[in-house]
Amino acid sequence: QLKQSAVSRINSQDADIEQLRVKLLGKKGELTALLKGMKDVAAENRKAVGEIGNDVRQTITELLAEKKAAEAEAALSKQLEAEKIDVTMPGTKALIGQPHVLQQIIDEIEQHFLGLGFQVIDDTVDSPEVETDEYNFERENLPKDHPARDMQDTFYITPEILLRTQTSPVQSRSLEKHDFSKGPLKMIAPGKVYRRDTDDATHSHQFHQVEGMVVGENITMADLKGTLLSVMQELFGEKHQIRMRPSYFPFTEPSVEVDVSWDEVTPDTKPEDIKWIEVLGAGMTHPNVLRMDGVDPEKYSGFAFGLGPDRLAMLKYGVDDIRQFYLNDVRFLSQFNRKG
Ligand code: FA5
Repeated sequence: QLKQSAVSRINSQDADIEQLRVKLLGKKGELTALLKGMKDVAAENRKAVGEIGNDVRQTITELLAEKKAAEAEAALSKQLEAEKIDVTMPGTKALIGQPHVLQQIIDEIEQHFLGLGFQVIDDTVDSPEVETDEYNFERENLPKDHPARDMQDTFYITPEILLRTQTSPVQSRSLEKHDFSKGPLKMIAPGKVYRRDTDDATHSHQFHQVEGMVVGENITMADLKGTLLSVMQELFGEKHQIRMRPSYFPFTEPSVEVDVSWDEVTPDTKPEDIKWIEVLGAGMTHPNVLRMDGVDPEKYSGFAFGLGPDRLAMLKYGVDDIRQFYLNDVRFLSQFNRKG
C-alpha cells in the first residue's frame, strides 16, 4: 500500500524529489515508521515483512534516482537551449584603435628626420616635462630678469621647478652630453609643453613641440633653410615653398620665423599671390648657449628650430580649432586613419 502511494506521488508532475525522499525514507519517514513497528509483528512473519520493507525501500530509492536524473537532464537541455549561439547572426564590429592624429604627424616628422640621420631623443628619459628653471630658461640665454621670459607664461611648481614652456631645454641636455669627436650633434626632440595661455581656436595650455638642433663644424643658415624646407615638403607636398622672416629668440641669433605657402607654388605663381602661414621658430644657435653647455663657439656653430605639430596638423587636415585634438571624441579622431 505504501509502495503504491509512494510510486504515484513520485511520478506526479510537481513532486519535489528531495522533500519526498525525506518524507518516505528519512529518519521520521513513513517507511522507517513501518519498520519500527516490526517489534509488534509475530516472529514467524518478521522475515516476510522485512523483505516487503526492503523491496519497498529499493523501489522508492530507484524511482527517486531516476526522477532526479530526468530532472537534471531537463535542466541541462533548457540551459543549452537558452545559451545557443546563432553563428549566422551579424557580429558587432570591433573598434580598432589607432595613434592619435598628433602622434601620427609627430611620427611622420620623426621618420623624415631619421632619414636625414638625426637621432630622436627619447621623451621619457632625456626630455623631462617637469623641468628646472635653469634648463628651460637660463641655459637658453634667459637669465632671471630677462624681459623675454614674458613671451612664455609659465606654470611654476616651485620657484626653481616648472612645467617646461618649450622643448628647447633639450638643446642643452643634448649638447652637454654630446661627444663632438664622433661628429656633429643632429637631434630632434618631440614632446609636450605647457603655457598659461588662455585656450582658444589656435592656443592650448598644453600642446606639442618638436625641437630640432644641429651643431657641428661650419653649420650655416643655408643648412637650416634646407632642413626646414625638406620637412615642410614632406608634410605639405613637393611644390610648397617656405620663407624666413626675421624674428627674435634669446637663444638664437639671427632668429627667424618660418612660413609655409598654403598652396603649391609653380614658376608661374606671382609672389604677391602666395598665401603664407607661420609654422615655427628657428635660428642660428646663440654663442652663449653653446658656451653654457661646454661647447666652444669658435669651433662649432649650429641651428635650432621648434615646430608646433598641433598647428601643423590643423593646417594639414583643415582642423579649425586646436581644442578638437584634446576632447578625445572618437568620431573626430577616427577621421584621421593613416591607413585610409
Ligand atoms: C618657441 O617656443 C621656441 N622655443 C622655438 C624655437 C626653438 C626658436 C629653437 C628658435 C630655436 P614659440 O613660442 O614661437 O617659440 O613656439 C613655437 C611654436 O609652438 C609656434 O610656432 C606654434 O606653432 C606653437 N605654439 C606656441 N604656443 C602655442 C599654443 N598655446 N598652442 C599651440 N601651439 C603653440
